[in-house]
Amino acid sequence: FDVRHHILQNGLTDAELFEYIFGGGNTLLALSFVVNIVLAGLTILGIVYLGRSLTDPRSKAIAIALMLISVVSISSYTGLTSGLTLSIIEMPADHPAAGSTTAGEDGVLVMWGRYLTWTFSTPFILIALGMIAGSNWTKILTTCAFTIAMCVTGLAAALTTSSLALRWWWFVLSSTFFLVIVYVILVDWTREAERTGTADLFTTLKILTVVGWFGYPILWALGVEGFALLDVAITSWGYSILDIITKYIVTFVAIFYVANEPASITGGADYGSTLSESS
Ligand code: RET
Repeated sequence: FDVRHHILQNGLTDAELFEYIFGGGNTLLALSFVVNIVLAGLTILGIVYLGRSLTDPRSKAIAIALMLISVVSISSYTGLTSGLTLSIIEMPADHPAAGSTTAGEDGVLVMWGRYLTWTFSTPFILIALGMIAGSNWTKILTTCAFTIAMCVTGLAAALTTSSLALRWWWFVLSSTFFLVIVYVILVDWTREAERTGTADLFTTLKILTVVGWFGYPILWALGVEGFALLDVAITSWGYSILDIITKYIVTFVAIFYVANEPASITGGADYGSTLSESS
């Protein structure tokens, strides 16, 4: 499987894509990337500041997981901004965006770097959420494995050009993996958060996460990869706004709470042992 053949099939270099995005006329798209570089940077600084005097091991681990979400994000958006993780890809003949041209090339602009980097950012969101709920590593790592599977199959959905049916089959696979994660959050972690005394924080994070995460497959279906009802700049802003909710807002809600180190969080000094006991 030659990934490079798929993503570089149009032959435009990163420099040519950068020129297309930032050379004028695509300001809206350019801003959807740059805004997130700024916000990810500010979030990292915010965590450093708010977490500076944490002492409890669980609180520190949660702060690190939260920071890594934005570390991945700032790198991800740098990849998109530079043109490195963008490509112009020709859709299958029966796809609604078939026959489009972008920057003088046949195809549509695919922001495949997004799907790639979600593979690395979403596990840290789930590690932070799972630790806040007081869950065990089996469940935390299960959600991490399924989110990686979800993102990689989402990447495959975006890059498959052989058949429209197979694009949507990848989408179905990815959505199935997504539902496993939703189940663990809504059922297991909700129960565990009640037992470990973090239900108030967890409920807020759960709503932001579950509602926010459902936005991604909906946007994929409406955007240029799916039914092509939304243009690329609008789709990109959609993902950027969802990222603001699911990453930076979730991070600040969690870190403000953790930084106050209420008893329910500082109970984590023995986190290692309670982890293996809880079911
Ligand atoms: C795709 C398309 C295929 C079906 C599904 C998807 C779900 C994506 C999700 C992404 C979440 C990303 C986050 C990123 C923050 O860094 C791949 C769009 C189900 C849920 C939270």
